[in-house]
Amino acid sequence: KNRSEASFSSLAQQRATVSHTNHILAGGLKSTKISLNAKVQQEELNQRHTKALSPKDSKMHQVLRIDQTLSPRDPKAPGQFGRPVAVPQGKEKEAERRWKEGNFNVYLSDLIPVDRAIEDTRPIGCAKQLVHNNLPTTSVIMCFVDEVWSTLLRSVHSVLNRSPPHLIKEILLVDDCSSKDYLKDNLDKYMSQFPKVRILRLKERHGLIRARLAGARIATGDVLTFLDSHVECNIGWLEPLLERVYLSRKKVACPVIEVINDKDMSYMTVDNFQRGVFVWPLNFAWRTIPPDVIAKNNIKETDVIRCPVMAGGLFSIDKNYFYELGTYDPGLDVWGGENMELSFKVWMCGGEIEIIPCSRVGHIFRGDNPYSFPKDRMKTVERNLVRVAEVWLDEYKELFYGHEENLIDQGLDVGNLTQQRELRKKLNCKSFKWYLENVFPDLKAPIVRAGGVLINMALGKCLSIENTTAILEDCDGSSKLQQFNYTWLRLIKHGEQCLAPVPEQGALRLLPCDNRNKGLKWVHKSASAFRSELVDHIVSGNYHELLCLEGIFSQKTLKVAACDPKKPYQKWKFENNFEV
Ligand code: LR7
Ligand code: MN
Repeated sequence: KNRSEASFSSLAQQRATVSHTNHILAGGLKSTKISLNAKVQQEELNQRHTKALSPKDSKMHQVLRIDQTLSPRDPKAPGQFGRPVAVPQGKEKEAERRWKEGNFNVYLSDLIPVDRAIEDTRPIGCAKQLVHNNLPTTSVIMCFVDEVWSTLLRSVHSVLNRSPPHLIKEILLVDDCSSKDYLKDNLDKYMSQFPKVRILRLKERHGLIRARLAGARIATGDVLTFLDSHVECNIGWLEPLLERVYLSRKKVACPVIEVINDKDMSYMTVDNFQRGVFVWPLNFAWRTIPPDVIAKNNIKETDVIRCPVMAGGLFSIDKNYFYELGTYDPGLDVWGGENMELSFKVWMCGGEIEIIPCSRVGHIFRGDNPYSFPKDRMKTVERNLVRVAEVWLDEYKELFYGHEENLIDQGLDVGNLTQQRELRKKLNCKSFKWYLENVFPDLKAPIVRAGGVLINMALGKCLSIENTTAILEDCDGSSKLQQFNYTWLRLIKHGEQCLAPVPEQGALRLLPCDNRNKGLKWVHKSASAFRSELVDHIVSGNYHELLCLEGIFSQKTLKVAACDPKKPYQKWKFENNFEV
């Protein structure tokens, strides 16, 4: 793809101004259609109108192209232009040995220039977009713990080389108590050639959340731009982010996160139209906007994408707004969950989260964290998520807990939540229900993950109700008696009644639903296929043998029996699977 920029006549420039304004209006409206209701759309439109009509708007320029891609310092160097690199013959052992220093190909990272060129992966049209002349300045904050030397340097160089200097107030490197010697004197010495780079050393390990907060406290720019310490900012990455924050200080702008391949260090682009979402129990995921939605709303590659959740590591936020929101919950430890917290907080308390397709930053995705956790990794993330759920999810927190037994009931100490709950009240934030309905309405399965008729795969018969007992019948999708929902709380619901095993008799019955009654919970092995439905049933306080729902051949009935993956009569499938 040739993405070289066309030269611009002043007439063309004028036209571009108009079309850009239109683009802002149209783009904003279009993307709101996907995720917001009419009222919010209207607010958005009004806001854009006021901005677009303000006199400031006549003072715009084309996104500055500040980089040396066309004439890199060393065009023949390995990895130049983001190309893949192979480990030289005879060096395989060394490369393998060094992998664990960063859980990616550290050997190759050291081989390629710290200021290599990468391909301009922006969609066509981005280079011609206009941004305001008087954009706010930013402090770039990069926290790191034991980051690989060449990777950290490449991250810093990419910011310095591809950002308009007048917009970078400073680059704050926050050393979260690294143990590596090269990150001490050597780093100070290296960075001393760049007056804008400041290094903040934390005396003890803060974890990335509190390390970011330590950086934010000393930042002097108008906007905070957080980045991971193993990134490469692409051409024109910064101005489109700051432009969004300038248009509305409550916009939190994220770049498209592209991929620096962990094995060959190539810079790879990603699919367009990706949104950040969560799936229960609060896991981050990317989801592509469905093609029919794109077509119907005529969404363009360059249009801003509103996201229910941000990935977490890379975003720009107005500094004062960040503080108004009460920053992150400082009670979050080390790693994880803070992206959920900030996303819910931003949306529920009046802000927006957007991905800006014209801003692109590569990130090394690694299989595992290359640093140690002060406490167990799983437990740390779990505890952080419980804090988020307890403060922000309202009645929906049951859905989060539905996957595990209630962690707080189990005595997990998540610390004090009073301040966070008071903050939410003080900010007058909306409910999680509002968030689901308005920001993430396409989460089809906030409560129900599968439903319709429940078919026994071997018998081709469906679960039905006769009086109050469960039976098997010929499938009939229109029969109310055959309608069941499988919820995230693991209940198989028929109206307000729930399917329950009677283990002593190997039979089944319907009982009033109760989220807390473990005897009503059904687990299935494979989340998507609805294969064997295992009953994780507790008898007199002890975990009993696993019991499975089983159809009985030649009889109009069913039972619970010891699970056996080989038994076809134990395989069930719901008509509809709503999981995103
Ligand atoms: O204790 C720590 N102290 C730190 O300073 C742990 C980490 N860190 C630093 C670390 O050196 C790195 O620069 O914090 C940064 C993020 O840590 P990573 O790179 O180990 O995180 P990640 O990329 O695996 O995870 C994503 O989710 C995290 C959840 O807490 C953070 O929000 C990361 O910033 C985030 N990364 C991204 O969003 C990039 C895209 C990944 C995706 C999807
Ligand atoms: Mn990372």
